[in-house]
Amino acid sequence: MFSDVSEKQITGAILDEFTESLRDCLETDVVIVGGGPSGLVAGKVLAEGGRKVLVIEANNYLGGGFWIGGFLMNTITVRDPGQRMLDDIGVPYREKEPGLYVTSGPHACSKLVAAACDAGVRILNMAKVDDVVLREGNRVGGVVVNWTPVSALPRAITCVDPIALESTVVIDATGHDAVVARCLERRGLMKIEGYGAMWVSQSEDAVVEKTGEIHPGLIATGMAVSTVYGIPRMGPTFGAMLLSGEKAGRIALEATAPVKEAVTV
Ligand code: 48F
Repeated sequence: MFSDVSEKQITGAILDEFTESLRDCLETDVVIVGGGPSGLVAGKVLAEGGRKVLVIEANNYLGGGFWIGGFLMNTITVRDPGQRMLDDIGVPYREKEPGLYVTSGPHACSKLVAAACDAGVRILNMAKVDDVVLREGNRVGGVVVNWTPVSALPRAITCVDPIALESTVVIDATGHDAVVARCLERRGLMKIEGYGAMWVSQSEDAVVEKTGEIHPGLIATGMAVSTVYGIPRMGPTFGAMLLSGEKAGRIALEATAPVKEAVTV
């Protein structure tokens, strides 16, 4: 027999838990917008480093494009040295060509989602970031967010105001759309090049190299980096997404390091 729990108790449990966890995220060290491979790796690095980090994901599921390799085929490819991150999350892979590794999208993606959650990343899914909070000197100080289904509503119904969450740093991990960077572009605060044509051998190194702060308080990772800087796209190979996420996480770790207290002798 299942335990004797009523409908109102179940509803109350959901309401209490959800409200408490959202309240706990009103102010975080880092908000990561987008739960694809780059955002999840960044989140894992930050949570392992002891930061309070929230991933906001528009879909109900995390993982972005990492479930599927390309052309709806669920084999993921990773070029050397990206396989290091597969080792890190414990995913088996095979060397298909010298320096080119293959793994299962569902296996790699579910392991990465679990690794981020195990590390302590907080998750707000079915929520879409549609603007940023700006502070003195136009420094990004948080995000403006609404339920994903709200953004699909016809405007005729009514205006549903969003809410805002504050953070020391925001990471744009929204992939090709570079949604957060576009919020700044709309205000004339940034120029966005749009990602270039496909050229794998150029793209992956460039994405990792350019991963970093693109505006005070805003770091870009993954395909958002390509979009911001006009770097060639790399198509269905994921090593740069994983290593870019790792680099973004480390940069954000440094940016949110607690100020060391002066030692008095
Ligand atoms: O697209 P996505 O997987 O981005 P990524 O981490 O990796 C790119 C690769 O998957 C692949 C590639 C290279 O191998 O070309 O495409 O750069 O994940 C982006 C995530 O952001 C979410 C979106 O649903 C997806 O899960 N997202 C996009 N816009 C928003 C958002 C938004 N406004 N608010 C919240 N989440």
